[in-house]
Amino acid sequence: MILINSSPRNALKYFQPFIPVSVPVGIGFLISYAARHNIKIHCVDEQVEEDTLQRIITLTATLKKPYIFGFSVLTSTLSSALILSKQLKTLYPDSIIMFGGIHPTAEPDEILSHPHIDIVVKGEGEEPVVEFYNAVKNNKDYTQIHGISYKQGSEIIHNKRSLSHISLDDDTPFPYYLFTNPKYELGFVMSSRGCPYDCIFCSNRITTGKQYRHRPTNIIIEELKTLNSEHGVTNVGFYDDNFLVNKPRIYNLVEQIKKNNLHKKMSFDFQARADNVDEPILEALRSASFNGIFFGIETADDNMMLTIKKGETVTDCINAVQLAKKYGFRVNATFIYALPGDSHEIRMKCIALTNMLQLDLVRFNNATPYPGTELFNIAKSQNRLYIKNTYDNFSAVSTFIEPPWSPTPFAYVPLGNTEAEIRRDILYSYFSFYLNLTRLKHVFTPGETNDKWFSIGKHILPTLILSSILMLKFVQLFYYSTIKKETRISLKFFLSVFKENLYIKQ
Ligand code: B12
Ligand code: SF4
Repeated sequence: MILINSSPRNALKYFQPFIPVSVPVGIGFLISYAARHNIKIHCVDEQVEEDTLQRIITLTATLKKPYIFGFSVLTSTLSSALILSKQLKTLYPDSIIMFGGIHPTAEPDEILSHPHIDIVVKGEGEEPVVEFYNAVKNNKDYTQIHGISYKQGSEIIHNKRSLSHISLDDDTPFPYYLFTNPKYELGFVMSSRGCPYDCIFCSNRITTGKQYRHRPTNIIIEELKTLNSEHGVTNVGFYDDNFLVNKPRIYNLVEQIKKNNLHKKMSFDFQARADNVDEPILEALRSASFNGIFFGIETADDNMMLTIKKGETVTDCINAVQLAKKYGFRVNATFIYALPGDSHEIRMKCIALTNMLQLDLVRFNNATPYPGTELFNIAKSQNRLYIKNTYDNFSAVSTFIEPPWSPTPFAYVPLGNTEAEIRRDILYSYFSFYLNLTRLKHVFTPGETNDKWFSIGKHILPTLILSSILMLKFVQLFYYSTIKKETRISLKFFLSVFKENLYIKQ
């Protein structure tokens, strides 16, 4: 069996050279679970292969038929997964093409409407993959396996997913040793799964569910030791959706990190909800070299917080950021523009909040109605969902990364807003936040941000190209806001923020 991480090569356009290549985490866990059941699974990752198809052809020569090709698919990687899987089915007509991951879990019918795809695995794939592999290799019936969808003639059959999620209690260390390509960013640990909250825009729970589970602390410590001693990693980002859900395990982790002296060799970042933060936990985390926190603040308006079912208030967020700053954390955050109920006024409140809170890095994304989320259903029911080809326009960061001359149409524009205005508000937010010498220095100093999604490094030519594109965007924004007056950002406001950020605060 070969698991394939299909990925468009240039999805992030001019930003691509600055984005470290991430390990396909889900595939790593699947391989490790299968190995515990004496099944060897290979991984081919399009992000790092020179010639993916050739690599698969070479690998199949070492395998027994029927070949099983399993694709790990996000909405953003669907189109490349469809292309490669079709090529493989043409080359090996008797192979089994299986799709798993978040997008196929949300849209199994859509996936199986492609004639060359045989099976969809919904949700966490560990158990179904092992059962399916054993059934196929032993010529047994696989149609009763929980959580799969398959075809019977022209009919699509959906087997129910198992009621409980896989237990992580007897998990083994993540197989970092498999991801040897030097392009990979290995500084990550995934220590828990599942999120009990209900945010309408979030597709995190589609596969891993609402049931929060964490991996054993001794395994996490082992992973940290391996990363540091065998791979030279000194900064680790915890990829957990909600790192702080279970406080006793965090206190235990902190204790173990200190006991093993890891806090003297490494530093750590994590994502958390604002309402999970309190003084004792922050103090404990800082003492173990947890230096960076990422909060999804999303909006500066309490009515919007209710609409998006975030389950926390703007005041919760303000208090959490201020507490984190008090304990010396570097605080990064995201805001999501264009969620239902959003407006220009609310977006301007977000900018004011970012400056008031003195955040270190901020991202301003546009709401993207990923399949399987409540936002997807809202957008559809309001007749405001726009899917371009194979979800080509489903990108939360398109406004910032697209070239100024070819904007990506939004998948959703909420009532009372125009796409043009949202786009200009996003750009304006970025410029007003980052046109500040301290923040620019922070972003352009390699290693300063410790942010796993962006690293300037030594990319001189791409940096020049990127800077030129951003400059063009700046001129474009200035033109549309002050000369064409297409947005409500006035020249006075525009210049005052520019002046304040660039000169006065220094
Ligand atoms: C860590 C993370 C990242 C990391 C690393 C991603 C990676 N390589 O895995 C970084 C920061 C790089 C990243 C980037 C992006 N991410 Co991200 N990320 C996550 C996060 C928080 C955790 C992923 C994870 O490791 N989960 C744990 C593992 C165990 O779960 P899993 O990956 O789903 O795998 C299980 C099952 O899905 C299944 N499975 C997976 N693959 C397969 C394959 C087969 C054949 C089978 C049978 C089963 C199977 O079995 C696995 C084990 O149980 C998720 C949220 C979440 N909780 O899932 C978002 C998430 C996956 N990301 C998301 C997005 C949108 C992105 C970006 C597009 C953002 C952007 N605009 O830049 C990029 C795209 C990256 C890419 N390669 O295309 C969305 C995806 C939404 C969607 N519908 O596609 C999510 C769900 C967050 C959200 N917004 O809701 N991401
Ligand atoms: S946004 Fe965060 S808190 Fe909300 S459901 Fe998703 S992972 Fe949970």
